[in-house]
Amino acid sequence: MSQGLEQRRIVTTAIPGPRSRELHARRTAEVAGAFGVTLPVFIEQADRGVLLDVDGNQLIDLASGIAVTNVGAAAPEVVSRVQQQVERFTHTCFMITEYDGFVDVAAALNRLTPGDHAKKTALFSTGAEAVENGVKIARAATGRHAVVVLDHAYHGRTLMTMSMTAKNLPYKEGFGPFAPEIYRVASPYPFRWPTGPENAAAEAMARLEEVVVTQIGAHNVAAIIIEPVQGEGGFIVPPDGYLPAVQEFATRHGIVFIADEIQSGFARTGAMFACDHEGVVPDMVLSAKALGGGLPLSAVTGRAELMDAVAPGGIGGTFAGNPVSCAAALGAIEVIERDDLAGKARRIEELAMPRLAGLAAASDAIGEARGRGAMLALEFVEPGGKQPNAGAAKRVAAACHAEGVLVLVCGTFGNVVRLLPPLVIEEELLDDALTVLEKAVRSL
Ligand code: PLZ
Repeated sequence: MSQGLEQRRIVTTAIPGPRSRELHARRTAEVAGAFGVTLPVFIEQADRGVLLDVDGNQLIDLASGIAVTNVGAAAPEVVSRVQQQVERFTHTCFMITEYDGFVDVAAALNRLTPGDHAKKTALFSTGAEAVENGVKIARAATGRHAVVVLDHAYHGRTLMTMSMTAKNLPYKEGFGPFAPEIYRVASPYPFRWPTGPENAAAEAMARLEEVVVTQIGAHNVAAIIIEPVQGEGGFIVPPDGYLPAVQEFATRHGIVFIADEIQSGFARTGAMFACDHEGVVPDMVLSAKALGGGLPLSAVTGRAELMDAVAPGGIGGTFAGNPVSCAAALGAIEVIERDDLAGKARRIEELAMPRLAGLAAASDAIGEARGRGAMLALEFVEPGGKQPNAGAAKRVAAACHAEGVLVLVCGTFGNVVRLLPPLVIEEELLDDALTVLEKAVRSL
C-alpha cells in the first residue's frame, strides 16, 4: 500500500502550479468544455485531509469530492477490500448472477437508516439514479404520479432529477423540455424567510399543504422528496419541526416521504443520517456519495412493502451495485461505525462553528454562519442587507485556493462558501484551514 501523506499544508508554487497548468491546457483541448472545474489543479495522491498535486503542493481538502470521502480518499479499510475484490472478480451484473457484497451493503443500509420497521434496499451507481428509482418505486407503489420538491432543491442532472432540481443556471438552461408532474413548494429557509426565521417551519408547511391538497389533490401525490439539509442549494438547515410535520402530513395522505440523504448522509451532519437529528423516519432514504467510500454506489432503502411493489425486472441496471463498489462501501461503513465518524463530525462543528460565527459577527459581508456537523457554510450578503453577494463568496474561495485550502461555493445565488472536510481530518489541519479562511474573509 502507498505511503500516507504528511497531514500538513504545503504551498511551493502558485496554485495552480506550472505542471497543473500544462495538464489543464491538454484537458481543455480534449475534454468537453461543458464540464466545469472549481480549481484546475491535477491531483497525484490524496490521504485524509490532504490532496497532493502534481507540483508538490499539499492542499487542505475541505470539499471531500463533494461530501464523498468522509473516511478519506485512501482509507486502508476501503483500499484493501477493493484490492481483494478486484482480484476475485470485477463484475457479474447482479441481475445475472449474485454476490454477497451487494446483499451485505443492503443489510447494512436496512440496519443503519432511520426506523426499525422492515426495510429493503436496491443499489445503483449514482445519486441521480437513486433519486430516479425512488420516484419510480413510489409511483409504482402508490399508483400516483405527482412528485413534490422544494425551492433550492438539488437532486441530479438526469432528465427527471434535473427537472426536480430548482436552479436554472447551469443545471437546466437549454436542456428542456423537462419531465412533467413535478410541483415545487417553498423551502423553509430560515435566513431568507420573509416573515422571519421563527415562522419558516409553520408557514412553509402551510404552503406545502395548500399546494398538495388544493392544487394537486393529495390522492395524486406519489412522493414528497426533501434533502434534510439542502446541499447545492446553500447548506440550508430546516427549522426544527418542519421535517417531522412533513412526515406526519405525508403519512396521513398515503404519500411516500423520501429523504434525499445523498449529501447529508453517512455521518456528515453528526448523525448517521440528517433525519436522525429530529427522529424523523422517512418511508424511503436515498444514499450515494459517501456510501461507496469513493467508488460509485447509490441506494434506495425503503419500507419493505414499497420496495416490493415493483415487479421483478422493473428496476436494475448493468452496473447497479457493482461488486468493487460494494466492497468499498463495506470498508467505508466499517470505518464510519468503528471510529464514530458521526462524533467526529460533531467535533468538527464544535471546533469550526464558533470561528465561523465569529467571522459572521465581525464581517458585514456575512449574513449567516450555519450548518450541522461537518456540513458548514458562510452565506455572503451585500453589507447592510440580505442581498446575495456572490462576488464575495467567489473572492473568499479564490483567496483560500491560492493559500492551498480547497473550499467550494454553493447556493442558488452562488453566495455560500461551504466546508465539507473529510470526517477523518486532523484537528491541527482543520485549525490551519480555518485560519486561512479567516484571513480570506478579513481581506475582503
Ligand atoms: N441529491 C442531495 O447533493 C449531488 C452535484 C454536483 P450524483 N450533488 C453534487 C454537480 O454539479 O453535479 C446530489 C446531491 C443530492 C442528488 C445528487 C446527485 O448525485 O451522484 O451527482 O448523481
